[in-house]
Amino acid sequence: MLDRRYSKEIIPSLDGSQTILMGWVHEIRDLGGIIFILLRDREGIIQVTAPSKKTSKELFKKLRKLKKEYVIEVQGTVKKSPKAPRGVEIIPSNVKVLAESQQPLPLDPTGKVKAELDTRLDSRFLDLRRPEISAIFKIKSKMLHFVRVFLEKEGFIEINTPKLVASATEGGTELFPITYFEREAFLGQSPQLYKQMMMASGLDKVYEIAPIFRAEEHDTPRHLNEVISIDIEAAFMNHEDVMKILEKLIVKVIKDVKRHCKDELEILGRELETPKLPFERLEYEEVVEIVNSSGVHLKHGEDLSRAAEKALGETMPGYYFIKSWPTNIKPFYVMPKEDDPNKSYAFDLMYRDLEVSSGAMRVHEHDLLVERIKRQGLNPISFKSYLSAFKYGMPPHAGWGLGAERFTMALLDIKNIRETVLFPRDRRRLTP
Ligand code: AMO
Repeated sequence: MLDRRYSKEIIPSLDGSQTILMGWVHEIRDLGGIIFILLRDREGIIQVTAPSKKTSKELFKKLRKLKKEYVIEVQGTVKKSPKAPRGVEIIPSNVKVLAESQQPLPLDPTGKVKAELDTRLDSRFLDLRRPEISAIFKIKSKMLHFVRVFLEKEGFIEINTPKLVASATEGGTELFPITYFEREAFLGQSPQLYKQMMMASGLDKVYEIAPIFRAEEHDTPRHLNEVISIDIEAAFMNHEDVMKILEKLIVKVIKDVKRHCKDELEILGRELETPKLPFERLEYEEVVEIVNSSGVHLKHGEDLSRAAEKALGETMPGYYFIKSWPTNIKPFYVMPKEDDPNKSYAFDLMYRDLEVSSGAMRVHEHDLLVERIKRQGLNPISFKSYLSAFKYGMPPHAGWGLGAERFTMALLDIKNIRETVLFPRDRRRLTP
């Protein structure tokens, strides 16, 4: 039994050897005396060349019947061929049809016939047959892998927390209610409360990579209703300690992706630059000044509007932090500054005009936390089990959440977040 090879593994030095390939018929050219088939698999495209003189009649007839996107198994001989793409081709000795494909296709997997994003997402499995689309997901997969490797090396322990939850974390309006037997429950907006409770467990440094759900009404190129959040929480650390971990992680992952995803980056035409450490740290007050001096109005104490983000993005290249946010526009768990409680130890990590992460040093003192919950118009009773973790020895702690899709957008300079999710969930889209 011959080994199955990917197209990429077929190199001119294998000239003369027998091999098996499996994949899709990307294109067929029948020139009468010779048939060319472009066979596409996960790793690329290879030319299968069948000259009538060197091909049995039966096989030649079979090849004639192939249609675009049929799934085939090709057995044949590798031939060095300077004229073929990549300098190598396969002379087939046997071809099996493993699956037929209906014609016409709802989407052209070669990408020659352009399609709108909505049409592409409706037939996402066909869209993914295009190398420039699958490259995004190969890189996203590697990115998440390198994030894990980095965090493990830094001593973080992976945790899994419930996504069916009883209360809000990031403010009450962005929740998806669900029916949980005879009660109402919600889809988790963030592992925030659980990762903080882990700080009272002694696990010390934890991380989770999991979906979060936000019932945000926005229909923007930067928001989805379900995304993957990379969350960390670390005890005995302050905001600056976890900011250092975050910037180190970004730089390390960029270096790793650059090294291990060369082909995919080339397909996407993306040249990754490794940012310099440390990232610039802007105080919220400086941001207000920069935005206002660019002609966009931003009132002190307000969150950044889209116009403000854009104005900031034009001034600030690459990655930078915004810190010392006003306390009352950040969630209740964010620690106010001791000397000026209107300011907090919250920070955001930006990439140009895009927020990729936010985090903070947290309130770890029980009574202050109750007060902060009330101040935000929430009821401490709904947070009973969370609050109890703060009564019996809760160390000071800090953490952040990094949006996997926003980070992928920044990595690959992608303008629409939907491009970074296999099956995006937005205001209109629930299938496929
Ligand atoms: P926040 O709500 O800022 O903070 O979310 C953290 C990061 O998750 C990503 N993100 C989103 N991406 C796309 N669409 C959305 N609707 C969306 N919502 C969030 C962003 C964002 O920066 N508990 C805190 C984190 C912490 O303090 O540890 C939190 O969830 O990249």
